[in-house]
Amino acid sequence: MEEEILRLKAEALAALAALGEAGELETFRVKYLGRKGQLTGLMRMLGQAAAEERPRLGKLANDVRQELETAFEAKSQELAARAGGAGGPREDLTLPGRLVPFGRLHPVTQVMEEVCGVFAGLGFAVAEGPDVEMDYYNFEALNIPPHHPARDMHDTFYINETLLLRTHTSPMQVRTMEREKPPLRMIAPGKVYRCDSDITHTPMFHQVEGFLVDRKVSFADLKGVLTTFIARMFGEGGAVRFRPSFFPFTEPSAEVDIACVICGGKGCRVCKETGWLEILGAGMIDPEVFKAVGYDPEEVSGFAFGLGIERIAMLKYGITDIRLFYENDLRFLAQF
Ligand code: 2NM
Repeated sequence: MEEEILRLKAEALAALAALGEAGELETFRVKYLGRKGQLTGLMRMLGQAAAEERPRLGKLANDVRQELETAFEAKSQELAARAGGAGGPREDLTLPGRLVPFGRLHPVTQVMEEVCGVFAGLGFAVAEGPDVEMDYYNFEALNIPPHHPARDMHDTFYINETLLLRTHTSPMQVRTMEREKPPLRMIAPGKVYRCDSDITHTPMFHQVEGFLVDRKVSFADLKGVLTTFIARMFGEGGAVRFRPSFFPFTEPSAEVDIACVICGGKGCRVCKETGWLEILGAGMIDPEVFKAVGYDPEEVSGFAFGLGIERIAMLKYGITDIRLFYENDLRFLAQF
């Protein structure tokens, strides 16, 4: 009898030590400690033992039960702690932390902020307006009447007869001139829309257009402000040239080139071997625009300009496909 009790104790302790997870505990308890378990079974048989042996065997069996229950409790705690329960070992505070990936500004946003920052430094106010614009502000007031061939250049997304997605941000200059009197210096940054898509065009892109209106503003003022902008944006001392051009809302008009930022003017793939990069359109505001907003073209004059942000970002970083800006591939975006 004594032998059997001691053998059961050894077996139970070995089985307990071998338990790997909390789910196995109950099976162990039922098998060895339960009401119909092996230890209880042995204790019931104590009645058959010799009377003088009974007290000693009874005490032995009770001690074994005590020992097994204590060991069972300890094992339960150990397994619960390993499963993440309270009272177990804490996290290892000496381990290095997990890095949280940092976000960053989109390259278009970065260039937009740079351009606006330079003009703000030159005293220009910043105004934003609606992407859904009236035909009147987008075209008519800017000297582009219905059926004017210049409308074809813009590939407009129309919403209905009177509403469209703005094709440039100049409607904001018109809205500002309607509301306020000169002197005015303002830029309008924002999204614009044209139905066009290839490696240099997306149906949505970003522009900054600006203007300055006062008495006796001349083309020399236009050149002064824009060459200063170019020097601050692309660095001092680079070559700049003004080429005659045409816009319906300015007369005279010019396109502004800088020496290629990639090859320095020698000719390369980015400047298509010309040595020059076109970065701005500009001109003296047409008297017809002033008439539309109720200004007297004999009293006031002004210049205006516009530039495409994606185009500048492409030239700055040597990017050859504009669509990369809008594919949200972090391998591309994380480089800026
Ligand atoms: C350009 C080029 C030339 C322009 C004109 C005006 C306004 F409303 F004042 F007449 N805003 N922007 C302008 C002039 C824009 O972008 C290439």
